[in-house]
Amino acid sequence: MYPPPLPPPPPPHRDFISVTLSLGESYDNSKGWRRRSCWRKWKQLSRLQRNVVILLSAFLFICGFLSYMNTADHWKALSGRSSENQKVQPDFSGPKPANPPVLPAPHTAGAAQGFPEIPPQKPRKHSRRGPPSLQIRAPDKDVKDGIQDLAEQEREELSITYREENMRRTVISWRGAVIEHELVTESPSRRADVHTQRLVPEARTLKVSAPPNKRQKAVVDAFRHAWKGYRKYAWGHDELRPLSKSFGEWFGLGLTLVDALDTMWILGLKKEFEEARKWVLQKLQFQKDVDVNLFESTIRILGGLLSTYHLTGDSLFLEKAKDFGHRLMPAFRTPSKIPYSDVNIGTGNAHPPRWTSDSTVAEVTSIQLEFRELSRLTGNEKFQEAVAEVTRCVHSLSGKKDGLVPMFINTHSGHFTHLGVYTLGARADSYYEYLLKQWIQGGKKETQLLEDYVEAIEGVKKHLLHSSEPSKLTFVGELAHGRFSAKMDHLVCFLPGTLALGAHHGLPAEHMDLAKALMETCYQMNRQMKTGLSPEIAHFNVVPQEGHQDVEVKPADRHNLLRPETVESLFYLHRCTGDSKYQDWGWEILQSFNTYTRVPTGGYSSINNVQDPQNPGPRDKMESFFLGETLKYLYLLFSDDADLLSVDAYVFNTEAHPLPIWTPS
Ligand code: DMJ
Repeated sequence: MYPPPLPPPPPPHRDFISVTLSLGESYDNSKGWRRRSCWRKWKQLSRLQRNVVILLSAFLFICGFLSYMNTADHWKALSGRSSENQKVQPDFSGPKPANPPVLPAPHTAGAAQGFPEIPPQKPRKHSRRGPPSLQIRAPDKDVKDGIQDLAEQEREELSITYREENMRRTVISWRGAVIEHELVTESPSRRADVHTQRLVPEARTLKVSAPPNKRQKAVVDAFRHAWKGYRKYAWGHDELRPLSKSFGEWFGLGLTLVDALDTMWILGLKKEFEEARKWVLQKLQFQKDVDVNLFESTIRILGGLLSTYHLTGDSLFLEKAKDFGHRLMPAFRTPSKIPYSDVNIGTGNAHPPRWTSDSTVAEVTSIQLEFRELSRLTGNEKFQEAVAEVTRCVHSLSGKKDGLVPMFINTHSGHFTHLGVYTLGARADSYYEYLLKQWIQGGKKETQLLEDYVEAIEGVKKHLLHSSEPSKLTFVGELAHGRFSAKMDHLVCFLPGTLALGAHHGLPAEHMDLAKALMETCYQMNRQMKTGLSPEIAHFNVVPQEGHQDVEVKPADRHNLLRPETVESLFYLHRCTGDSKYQDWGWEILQSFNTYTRVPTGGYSSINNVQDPQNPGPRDKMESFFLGETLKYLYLLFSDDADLLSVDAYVFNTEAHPLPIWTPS
């Protein structure tokens, strides 16, 4: 085919002309016009045309210049960042300066600043009460119907998610080098502190300023050893059973693998990470007829996927997190909106445990960081709204004692049950942790959360603090119907770290004093045992007795599950004070883990008796949190670089998965 005939040359003079015409639309194809010299062309233009061309050129030049300046700034910023990354010397020269003091706003009856207005407590429908046996029942019909409806809605949303996923392509490099990512299109200025604006991480550079030191290498070695066992005998299963060289299943979702993803990334275990990623891509399916515990699966799986997404920028993890998050939502379809403990991620059937219609307070109040972040990343408010409703409800309940909460809450009535028992240990612990951490996550605006946290710490001081004999260790006991018990779960050892974090973010210095005192106690809970490892529960002597030490252990409580809380707090204490004694204490604990819990053929095992170094009694189980939390915190503790996952930029969920602070300080 021949090209269409060319248009005739333009008339020599035109008194009016549109910008588009003058810039070529009419003339571009004219051979005669092209042959003429530029000067002649210019001369042939009318004055008006020339002025238009001059003005346009000036305009384009200014635009071009401005855009160049922006790009230059951007590159300057980037190169600044990367030169920071290349620093070889550790830049930890003492504790990071704490943030300015934060005084809780005076309590007002109405809404607190930045926190959704708390509606007056609605009279709740009286739920069926009675002896526990009568409470074993299926959800009410209306709840069941709700679940069916929701399941359909969820299915629809999930299919959209999958369609979106198929359209995405991602090229991810290792630990923060250049990343091409379809989602990385929004400029930093579009990062918003509104909870639900859809946004993505702007840069996945993990600030690694120095190669791992000797102690960090020992952690890497421990991780590799644990992973060797998991990979060989439990690959893709929930937990390794290192002695029997087999595995245990809880949800059947590769729990250890998912929980350990971000640890591998942080420790620089590239080969292991990529093999695990492949498993997530090819094998991790949530369309399964399986009941999961809402809390445990949120903190380990949802939290693990979200933090790995943030560290890597790999949309695979976000898509998996979205899918999983949708499948957890039926748990919130209860008369009170307090979620059930369990939900079937395949059928959408949610239910309380068999023996009660109660949920655990810590469980329903320690999923907020993850659900809020999921809303922020997806732009779908339903996750955040569901957990905010729980926070509002718990905030407004009676039955607290100076900010301390009971351990159970009923999913039908929405009220606390089993009143009068207060602990910072199992079933209540992370309620307190998440009050502070949500406040930090949200940019310190939700003052109601802060007030509840500060009030609770006052409650701890008033009712639960005591000191032991002979060494006068400060410990947190329990209160049951007015009776104090000098018993402290190892789980409570999260508290020194949380207190230190709060003080770092501007809470009163007394919080730091208490953090230091409790840290010493938690260290002694390890040190005073013959294996150097803490028992599950410690009992403190409060009366001086000849030949007795401060910490004693009852036969039923002398096991150790490889839990993280002591080393978690050591990490915060070191980060916030810069005192290297905390690193030394952590080093002792790592060596005890290696001496008494390391299984030669691969993996680590929880043990039965921390007081029997000859026969600690391996229990044949490696909990997923050993890789997700314990080893991660040890690695971060031994780092002298306060910018490696800075506590001013990240908030760690209760399973040690770092999530970004929305407006970092
Ligand atoms: C972890 O799953 C979490 O730290 C949770 O908050 C408490 N229990 C374990 C670790 O001990």
